[in-house]
Amino acid sequence: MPRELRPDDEPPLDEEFPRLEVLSASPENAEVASRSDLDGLLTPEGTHYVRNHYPTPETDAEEWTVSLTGLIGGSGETGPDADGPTVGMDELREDYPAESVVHTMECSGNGRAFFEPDAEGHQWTDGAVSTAVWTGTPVRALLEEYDAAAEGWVTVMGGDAPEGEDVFCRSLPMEKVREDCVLAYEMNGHPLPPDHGHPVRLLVPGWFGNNSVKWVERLHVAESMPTGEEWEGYTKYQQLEYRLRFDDGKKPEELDRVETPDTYEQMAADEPRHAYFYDQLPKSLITAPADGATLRASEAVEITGLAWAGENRVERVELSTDGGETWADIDLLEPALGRYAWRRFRTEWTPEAGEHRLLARATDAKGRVQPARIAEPDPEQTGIENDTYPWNTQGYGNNAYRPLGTSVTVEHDGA
Ligand SMILES: Nc1nc2c(c(=O)[nH]1)N[C@H]1C(S)=C(S)[C@@H](COP(=O)(O)O)O[C@H]1N2
Ligand SMILES: [Mo]
Repeated sequence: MPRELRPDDEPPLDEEFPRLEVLSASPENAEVASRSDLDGLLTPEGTHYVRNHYPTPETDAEEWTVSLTGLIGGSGETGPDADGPTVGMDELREDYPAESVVHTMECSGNGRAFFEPDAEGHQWTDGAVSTAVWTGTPVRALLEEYDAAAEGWVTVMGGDAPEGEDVFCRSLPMEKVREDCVLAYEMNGHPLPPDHGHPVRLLVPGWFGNNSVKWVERLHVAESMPTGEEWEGYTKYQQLEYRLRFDDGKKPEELDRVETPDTYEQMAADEPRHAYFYDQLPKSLITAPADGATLRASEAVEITGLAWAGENRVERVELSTDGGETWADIDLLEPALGRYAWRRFRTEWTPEAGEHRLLARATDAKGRVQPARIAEPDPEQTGIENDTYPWNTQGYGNNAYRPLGTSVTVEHDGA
């Protein structure tokens, strides 16, 4: 794939991040190249996947401010030009408590490469998922201090869009924002790196990465999500992107009502409304042995992996060593890193000679199981049905387990 060059004074992305597979150099998009790099539970900053719509902006923490607009301190100004108080980085760091959360963040485009026919966008395979400790100011504390409305929506805007481009902007229900969202200024105990949102990003624990707005410039509080002409330039990433869309002739702006942030429930609704990608779906990855590995018959090897399910706890992982004919429960380690981090699974396996296809399948606390494969394009199928994941035009949310399997060759003893 041809790679665009970064500015002369910056190293090429693949030199800066040798652990990542670069999908595009500018804007910076890169996924974790090897699953074995994820196995340590926490992903170092230089190994965490990067997903940008615009080139990483140059920022200065000393000058940076976050403004609070909309239903703040009794103000009723609600349009895009609404003004409000601004908060600097010193205030954020020093005047509020700090909270840390370990979050497994997956891009909703992860697994797009497996859609057939192809879905539009970067062809992420399995490496747009990572886990880090994020530390910052609970958004709740800031909203309380500035007397924000208790209910409604918080729309969070990024500062990366070049002049004339749509603002990267996401709308989140107040309940979630007040429960556990953080304005993070540290990643794994270090100041945020430029590509991950320096100096401050939103972190939405358990939800797809697209909700965790980087380079946060403004929080806007309102009764509903900003939509319509008044908000032109702010609605693209909420209403057109990051939704489960089909060629069904419906206009997304006619469907801008959301009853629940539970992505799975939205997909399963009787009246499908182009689900918004909020809470993550159950998914798992085998991290060892590596795909294509050669093993020896009768020698025990460890099979290890990771499973996550957004806000829901992973309750069960099953493993198949024969391409899905038979399954067995596999030991799941305790969630050492809290409710939003993936859990490890592992078992010993003594294989027989031959070709083996290893598959893992996770089930969450709500009984939701990973489907086997992606369905054929069918606008009638808007949810996970018949063990298949719905094909969708932008290729979001794929949590099917079959494409993620690992193939190994086991050689005879003494071969
Ligand atoms: N301002 C802004 N925030 C953003 C994005 C972006 O392009 N601009 N990309 C989003 C998407 S789609 C994902 S998956 C995550 C990726 O976060 P990371 O690059 O730190 O892994 O950031 C989100 N926040
Ligand atoms: Mo994403």
